Amino acid sequence: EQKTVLITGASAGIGEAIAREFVEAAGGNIRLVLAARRADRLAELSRQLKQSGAQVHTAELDVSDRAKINAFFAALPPDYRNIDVLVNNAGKALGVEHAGNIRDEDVEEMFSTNVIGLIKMTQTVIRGMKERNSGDIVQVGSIAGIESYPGGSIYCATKSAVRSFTQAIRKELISTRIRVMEIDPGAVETEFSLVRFGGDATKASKVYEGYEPLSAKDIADVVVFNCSRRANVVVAESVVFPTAQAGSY
Ligand code: NJP
Repeated sequence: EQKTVLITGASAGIGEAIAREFVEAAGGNIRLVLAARRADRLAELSRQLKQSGAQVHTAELDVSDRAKINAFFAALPPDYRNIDVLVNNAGKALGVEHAGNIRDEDVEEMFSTNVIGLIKMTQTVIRGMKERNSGDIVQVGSIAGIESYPGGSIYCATKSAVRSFTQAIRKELISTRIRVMEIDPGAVETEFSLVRFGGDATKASKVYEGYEPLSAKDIADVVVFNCSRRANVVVAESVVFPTAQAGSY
């Protein structure tokens, strides 16, 4: 059976790896909706995935803007409207600062992207899933949502909000065949740190000093595995981090 998988933040890192992994696991028999702000990156990824047999729709989308989310869903081609799997992956941390020093605009950007955008995407997709009484929702949270750390107060707060929201909707959907899953990565080598430090590669490279981070594929493998369990099985929460990071979690 051919599934339609919608992934936010598919232009890089974990989102891109999840797209590749879904295509590989389905042997190309899959439809993907890939969304992010960088349309050029999505176009290149789409070109590659189509060579593996996938059908792909790409869309420029800034999830921090609810009006853009509405426009994005309204513009989905008919073949891509029944979303079987939603992966809410778009997200970011900005800066490592004590709470009093974090700029208002960074607080807003983290909450509007990591929380409000994720909520709006989930609300919209849930409606169709309820009508069809099936679907998988995968929230990309963080170990930061379970254990807060100094310098990450706002980011940690956004990810614990994701966790609370996700736990509640899992209970709300208990009598349906919609599965609600969350994956909470530890350190994964992507552009995440580069974004966090405003493009400063020297600061970003110091983040992983002392241990080997996961690859984006390590996370993608778990997401695709969880989604391919039989319908009666839900892997509700997967916490996945490098072995050497255990002390900080
Ligand atoms: O980061 P990165 P990751 N609207 O920077 C997109 C969580 N996580 O893959 O819009 C739409 O390589 C951006 O695309 P673009 C983390 O919190 C990570 O590591 O084109 N999309 C890009 O595709 C996040 O939720 C680590 O710039 C937006 C993607 O998001 C998820 O994993 C640890 C957007 C980010 O790719 C993926 O992060 C952890 C917007 N407004 C949790 N803003 C880690 N890497 O260590 C950004 O615990 N994107």
